Amino acid sequence: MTATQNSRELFRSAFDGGNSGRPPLWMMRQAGRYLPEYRSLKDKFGFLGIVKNPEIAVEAALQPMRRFGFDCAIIFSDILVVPEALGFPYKFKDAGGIFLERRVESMGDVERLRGNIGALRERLSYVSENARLLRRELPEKAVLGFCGSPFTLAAYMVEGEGSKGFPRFAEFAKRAPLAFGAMLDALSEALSDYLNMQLECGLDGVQIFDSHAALAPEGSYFELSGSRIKSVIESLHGDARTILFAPQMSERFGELSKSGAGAYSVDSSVPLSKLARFGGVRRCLQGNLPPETLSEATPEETAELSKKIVEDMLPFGSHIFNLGHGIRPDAKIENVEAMCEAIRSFKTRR
Ligand code: 1CP
Repeated sequence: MTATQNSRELFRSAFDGGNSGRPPLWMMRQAGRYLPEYRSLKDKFGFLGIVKNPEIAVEAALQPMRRFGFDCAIIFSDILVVPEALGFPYKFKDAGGIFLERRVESMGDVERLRGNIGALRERLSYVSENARLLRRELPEKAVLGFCGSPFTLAAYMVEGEGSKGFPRFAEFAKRAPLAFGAMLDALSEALSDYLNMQLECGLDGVQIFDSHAALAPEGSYFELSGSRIKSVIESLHGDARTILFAPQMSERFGELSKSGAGAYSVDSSVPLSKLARFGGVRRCLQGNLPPETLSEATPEETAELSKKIVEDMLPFGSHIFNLGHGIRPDAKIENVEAMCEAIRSFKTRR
C-alpha cells in the first residue's frame, strides 16, 4: 500500500496484481453472530427483517467496518434470497439451519423457476437499494456484492435444507439429468442478471460462493459447476472483478481455475503460495487464515499466523487477506483485532 492509496485502491491494485505492500483485508461473514451489536440487531428485526430492509442491512454491513476498519465491505444479504425470488422461499429451523418450503423435484418445478426469472430484478430490488446505500456510505472502501453459484443454489433447492452429503441432490442429478441441466442453466441466467444488477450499483466486485463445490464427483466439477460459473462471469458487463470461493477444492485447482474468475478464495488446507503460479499463470488469491484460529488461539498466535500468510504471498503482489472460510460465531473479538493490527502494521522487508 502506498501512502496515498485508500482501501478501495488497495483492493484494486491487489486484485490486478500490482500491490507491493500489505494486502487488503476483510473476512467472510464479517457481519454476523460473533458481534454483540449484530445479535441485538437480529433480536430486534430477525434475520430476514434485516436482509429485506435496506437501511438495516446497511447498518449490519457497517458494524464490522466501524469496529475493525476492514478494507472491503460486503453487502449484508444471503445466497438464498435468489431461490426465494424464483418461487422457492426459505425459513429458519428452531434448531438452527434453514429449510425451503418447496423443493425442486421435477421438470415442472424447473419450469416454475424459469417462469420467475423475468421478475427477479423487481423482487430483489431491496438488494440493489441496499448496495447503492452501502456504496454511498463507504466511498473509500471496496464494496463487494455476491451470490451463490448455480450448482450450490441447486443443491439447496433440491435438498430443501443444508445437509452433510446432500443425498437427494445427488440422486436427482442421476435420476433426472435433463431437469438437472435445465435447472443449472436457468439459475445461471438468473444469476447473470442478478450480479449485473449489483454491479450497476457501482460495486468494486462480486464474490461467487460455490460453498458446495466439493459435492461434484472427481472429474465433473467443470461440467456441473465451473462451466456455469464461467457463463455467468462472461455475461457480466464492463471489467467486473470476480472472486470465486470454492472450499475443499485446492486439490482440483486446475479444474476450478477454468471458471475464469479473476481471483480465488482458498480454504486453509494449503499455503496460498502453492497455488499462486498454478499452471504458470499468476492469479489473485484470497485467504486463508483458519477460522478456528480466531476462536481458539491467543491474540499473539493469531498475529503470528496472520503475518506468515502475508509473508508467504508477498512475492506475488496479488493477495487479498481473508479467512479460509466464514468466521465462527464463537470467534473472539480480541483475536480479530490482533489479526487486523498484524496486517496493518506489516512492514515489507524488500
Ligand atoms: O444470524 C443468523 O443466525 C443468520 C445466519 C446467517 C447470516 C449472518 C445466514 C443464514 N446468512 C447470513 C449472512 C450471509 N450469508 C452473508 C453476508 C454477511 C457477511 O458475509 O458479512 C453472506 C456472504 C452469506 C453467504 C451464504 N449463505 C453462504 C456462503 C458462505 C459459506 O459460509 O459457505 C451460504 C452457504 C449461505 C446459506 C445460509 N444462510 C444462512 C445459513 C444458516 C446458511 C447455511 C445453511 C446450511 O447449509 O445449513
